[in-house]
Amino acid sequence: MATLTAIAPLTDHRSVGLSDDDALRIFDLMLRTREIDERMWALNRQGKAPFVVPCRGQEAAQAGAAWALDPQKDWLFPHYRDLGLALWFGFDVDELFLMYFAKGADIISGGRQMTHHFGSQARHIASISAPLGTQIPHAVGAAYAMRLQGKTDAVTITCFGEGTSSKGDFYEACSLAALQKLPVIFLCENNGYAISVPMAKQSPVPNVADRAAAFGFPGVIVDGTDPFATYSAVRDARARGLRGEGPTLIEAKMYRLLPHTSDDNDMTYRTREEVRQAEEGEPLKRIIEYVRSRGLIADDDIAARRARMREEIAAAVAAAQAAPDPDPATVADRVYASVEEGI
Ligand SMILES: Cc1ncc(C[n+]2csc(CCOP(=O)(O)OP(=O)(O)O)c2C)c(N)n1
Ligand SMILES: [Mg+2]
Repeated sequence: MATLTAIAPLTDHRSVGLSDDDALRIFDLMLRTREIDERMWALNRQGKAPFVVPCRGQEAAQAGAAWALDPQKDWLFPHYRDLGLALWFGFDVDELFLMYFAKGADIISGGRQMTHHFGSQARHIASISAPLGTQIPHAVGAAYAMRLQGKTDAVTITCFGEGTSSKGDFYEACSLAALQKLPVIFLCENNGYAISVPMAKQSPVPNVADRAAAFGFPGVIVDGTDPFATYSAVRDARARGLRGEGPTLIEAKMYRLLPHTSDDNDMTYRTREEVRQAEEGEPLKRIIEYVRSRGLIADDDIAARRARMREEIAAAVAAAQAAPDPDPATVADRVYASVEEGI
């Protein structure tokens, strides 16, 4: 499993150039991510949502990275666990629950794509597919296309797990991005496990970031439970990309607090005690402690924010449950090109 710097205090947000308002908004994004994720998990356990890929434990890295990106300009090539980044790039809670329930009005694919495979051209999120790692070379190709189009104010970011970094797609993508000095950020969300396989059983080196040296670009390790540390690393990587200096690999170390998916039983390969220990330093607990102890927010305000989010989520769940399923007559739409459209 990943080495965690669990209980250590968070990086001072002002030391990385963030205002108090920024810090609170990052906290808000983390809280929103957690609330949606928890609701989804609960709906699955009630038999109401078929398949859930939780992101509990990964909210800090996602919110910190989000804050360094410009969703109007940059493009995201996500991992299926990137709920926080999907929110930052513009998914709203109603759209997310239409996706989770595979309803006809789901903006990603009208209920055809597997859940959590975020994608929306309007929101600068490229669609992903179930084979792991295919998004990594896509992000490099898109950065190359941006260069050919003369765009110099945007980067692509691609996220993936540490397990996925063992795939050939990762190496090919790193090689081309380095050679062409493309503005790509490779963000590895190292949550310790690839389903049941811990990092130590599938990587000969202890850190994914170590692999960047083979391609001649920086590999940076950050505490992925610290949003401000992750923000700082992603901001620097973005600036480097925009300066034409090429890609950066960031490995954010964290811990996957829930099973791999709602279909996984994690107690077959790890212990409750291991999970309990990781929970002590989990990101939401840390940020709540931080914003309270810095006097950025009062306890009442935290409770009020949470209550408002829960109301919003409950309304989105009710609306999505009541929304129509995809019309069977449209089953082939967005799957096959029609003869009239041509192939
Ligand atoms: C090419 C390919 N091989 C195997 C799988 C099955 N699979 C789905 S998720 C997963 C684990 C991925 O682990 P990691 O990259 O660490 O991401 P995490 O799920 O931990 O976020 C595997 C092996 C797949 N989807 N695609
Ligand atoms: Mg993993």
